[in-house]
Amino acid sequence: MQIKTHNTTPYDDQKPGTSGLRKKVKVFQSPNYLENFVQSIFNSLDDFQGKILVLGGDGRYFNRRAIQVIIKMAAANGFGELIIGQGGLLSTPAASNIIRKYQAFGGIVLSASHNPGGPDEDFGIKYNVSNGGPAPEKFTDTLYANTKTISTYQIAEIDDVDLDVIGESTVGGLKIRIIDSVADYAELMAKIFDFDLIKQSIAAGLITLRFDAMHAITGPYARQILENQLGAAPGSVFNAVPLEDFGGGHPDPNMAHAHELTEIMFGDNPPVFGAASDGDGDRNMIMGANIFVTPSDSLAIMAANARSIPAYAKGISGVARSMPTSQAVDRVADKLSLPCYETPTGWKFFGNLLDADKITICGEESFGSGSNHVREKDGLWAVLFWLNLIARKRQSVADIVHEHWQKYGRDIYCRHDYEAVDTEIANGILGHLRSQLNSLPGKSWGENVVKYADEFSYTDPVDNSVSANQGIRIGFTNGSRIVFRLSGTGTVGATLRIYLERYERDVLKHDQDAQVALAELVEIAEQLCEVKKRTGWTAPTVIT
Ligand code: G16
Repeated sequence: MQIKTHNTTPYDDQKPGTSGLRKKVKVFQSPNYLENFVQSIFNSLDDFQGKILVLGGDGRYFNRRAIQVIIKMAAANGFGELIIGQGGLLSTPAASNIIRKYQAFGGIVLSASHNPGGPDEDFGIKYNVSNGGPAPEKFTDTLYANTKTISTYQIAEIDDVDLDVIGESTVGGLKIRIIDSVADYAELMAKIFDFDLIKQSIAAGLITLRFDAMHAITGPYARQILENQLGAAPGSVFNAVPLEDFGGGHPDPNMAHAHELTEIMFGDNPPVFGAASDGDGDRNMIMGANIFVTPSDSLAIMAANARSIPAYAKGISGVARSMPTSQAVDRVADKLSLPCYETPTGWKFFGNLLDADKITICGEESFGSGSNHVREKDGLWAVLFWLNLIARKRQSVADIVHEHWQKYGRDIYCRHDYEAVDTEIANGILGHLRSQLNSLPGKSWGENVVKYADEFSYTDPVDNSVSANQGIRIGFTNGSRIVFRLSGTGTVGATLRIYLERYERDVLKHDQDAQVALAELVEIAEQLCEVKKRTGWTAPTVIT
């Protein structure tokens, strides 16, 4: 195997965001752009010679090309073995599982998650460490520093590898294993959930379901598990073939983008259960007949009912949520006397808590939830959790949600996104908010009296690392909150996210429409941040 060292010059825009580096495909196709980033990953690692690297992606445009480059670079840099999903496909949670199961040194996951795919759309790459989770900030900081000084990269002069045939081969000293993308993951799910019970409920007609794979990675996983193993009717899983451009859609499982599913669930004769997952299979949207479950409520309901699931029957050690996620899960933790952690946005912040067994279940408002079974959020896991719960409780999704609200109260919640805002305007909005923080406590709008106004900073309780500037929080004495932050996953301009939350104890008011219930907070948010005034826009681009 001949190894070549190429000279290169740094790019100045390779700073990883909330979850790895995400850019337009065209940017990744710039000379040496991908090679620079991959070499910088390897330059940030120690003692990986001869060890295992897992490789896979969500199948979007440029996935296959990038995998061939990474194989050659991994060979040149001295990895001993590559485990690659067939066709170059691995969902993000499946990749996390494989890293853990085969005790790999780490993994490279190729995805831009819920962002659109295709030659003119987005691509992404991130590094996961040996616990199966996204690399922590300390690593991504080193990686970014390396991207700014890189001067050479190594690549092996070998033929492209056939990604489509399962099996083992050796090139130079490098072992390459192409594995079934689904099998290990399906086996793990069967250990966590009561597949027999779910199967019986489906066979008895107690559960009917539709799952929208959005032409993305979960199609093969969902078909295998939901249809082949659990017996859901053929066709229950739709948009099931992963396409390089996701069929031209936006593989983001919310009611705006998974509109086909939404129409089914709010149409005539809806099934008992509906769900969707995103580009790389780590996000989920949960629905029942005529009901959408917010991710924050879903997390709280899962935490409250964890003992109904075989893997968590003995109880859970604690829970965590990202800061902008609603406080619904806090109420469950309080009642069950469980530790509850508030982390910055980004799954990587849950890793230490999970490793130290401080938490078992965690989740985010951004349609992500998961547990200690892997170190990524896991879309199908959440779907199976709900199916297991429905089968155990023999209740509809709506009844489960209403019963939960009755017991804990409802945290009425929604998020307004202003996408692709001019970066200068977005930074101006944040600056304007910052300048008001000291003067806000005590200020009131009707019953909403500001209790605190700050910029969230997190100290990791395991390694004491500090992550500052993680979003602006305005908390009111009645429990309401408004949170502002800029997204770390977009690829065009800046995306301002406004998170709105109001607590309602009164059962008679639980059925209110969230937009109506939150209208007052929306108005306060505008007065504080002036997004409409400063952009000239009249409404958010997406409401979830
Ligand atoms: C990623 C992260 C999540 C985060 C989400 C949104 O998800 O893994 O932890 O909540 O981005 O981040 P932001 O608000 O910064 O856009 P995914 O599914 O895109 O990998």
